[in-house]
Amino acid sequence: MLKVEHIGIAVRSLADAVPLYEKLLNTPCYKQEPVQSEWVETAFFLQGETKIELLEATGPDSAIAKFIDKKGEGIHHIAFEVEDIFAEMQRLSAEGFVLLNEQPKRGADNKLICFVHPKNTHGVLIEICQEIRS
Ligand code: CMX
Repeated sequence: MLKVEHIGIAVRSLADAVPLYEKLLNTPCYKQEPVQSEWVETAFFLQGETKIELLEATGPDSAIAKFIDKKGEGIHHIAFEVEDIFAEMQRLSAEGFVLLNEQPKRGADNKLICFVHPKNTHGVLIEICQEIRS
């Protein structure tokens, strides 16, 4: 794993959370983007080398809606950048981690992504991600 690429924060409303994080971080949101397959709308901030991703649910079946119903707003996942997502998924599987998707999925911000079940990682949802190189 190369570095923490972003921290995902579940929010009820991007309309409320984006201006607040702009004030908090003293930097503008650089991208807002839907991920229709995940039923989320995302908003990104860059702070040094690390990104913050705010996530709002766009449907009741969204993982973000379920998370907020159960736990309230807050840190939803930590994403690590990897060089080769296929190799890293194979390695994690062989180490006994439960991957939440069999193939990498297309995520926000030009990434291939895969999630690791939080039950295996002491309660933290981990994402691995790789930049899509065209
Ligand atoms: N962090 C830590 N624990 C979490 C969690 C999270 N983000 N989301 C759920 N959990 C916990 C639940 O509270 C539950 O704990 P208990 O058994 O102690 O109650 C446990 O994980 C299993 O939950 P579940 O009810 O069986 O399953 P859910 O339907 O809540 O699904 C999860 C949980 C992680 C499998 C599902 O949310 C998932 O597949 N996530 C990956 C995809 C995703 O999160 N997409 C949104 C972001 C997309 C993006 O970044 O673009």
